[in-house]
Amino acid sequence: MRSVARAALFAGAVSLLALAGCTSSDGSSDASSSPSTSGSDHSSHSSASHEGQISFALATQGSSGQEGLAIAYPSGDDMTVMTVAMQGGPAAGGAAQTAVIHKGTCSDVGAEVQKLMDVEGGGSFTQFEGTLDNYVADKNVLVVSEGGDAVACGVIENGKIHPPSEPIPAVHTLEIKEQNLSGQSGTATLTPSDDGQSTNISIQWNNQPSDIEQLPTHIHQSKCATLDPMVMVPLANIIDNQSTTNDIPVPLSKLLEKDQFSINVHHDPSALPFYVGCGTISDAKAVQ
Ligand SMILES: [Cu+2]
Repeated sequence: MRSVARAALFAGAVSLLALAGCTSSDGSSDASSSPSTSGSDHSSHSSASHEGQISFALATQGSSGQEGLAIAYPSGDDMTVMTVAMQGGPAAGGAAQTAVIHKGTCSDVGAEVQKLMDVEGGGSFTQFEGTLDNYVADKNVLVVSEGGDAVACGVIENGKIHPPSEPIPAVHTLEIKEQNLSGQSGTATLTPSDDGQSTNISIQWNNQPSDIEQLPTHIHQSKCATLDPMVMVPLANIIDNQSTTNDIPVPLSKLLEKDQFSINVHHDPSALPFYVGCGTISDAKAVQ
């Protein structure tokens, strides 16, 4: 199973297993092999601010027609998490793509610095040793390849992803619909920053069970019906029917791309595979 393969690279980073191994909506439990003790660790990753996070675009290489988005953030002592979301690549179950950090530039790729987990079905989630600042300072590049050929590449920096020439979207609201007869649902408000480069997300939840203190909440790739189990961005856990996450380093214009991203809400941290709600972000409506 995917999370087992990924686990090999985590090498002791048990806490992220649960985060990475959210299950798919078809009920297969990718996270079933995760230790149930990971709950408290999981919640600690859902901080209310995404300070220190960066995102950068992966531009098409050659004639691949593929592009991507990478998000990276510091995680614990001298560790970094990097997630990759590709568009236009092989579907889940298709060819795997490698994701590797290199020295050099995208036009002149140098020595390998750090291997990431393979991109499967468009997604990759890796925690590795090393301080994010170093990768940024060295202007390393992240190269996604298929069959040995680069299909997308980007410089590891806090990239400006929202094109300056394009209008910044209005505030949007998104219905997060009940799943699995949870009786729970809510509304997310997505607010772009003034420069359009980052997004604040607040969630008003309904019917959080009184015996469950925190509901893990994430941005995943794809629409709810075909949700990728990899967490793209952890959001603040829902506590007392509320969650607020500021400065998510992804432009709202990017999050609103058709069927690319969803917000999902899980049962308590020890039962991550069980989804209680989900909303496909491109279904959000502009607030007039
Ligand atoms: Cu999730």
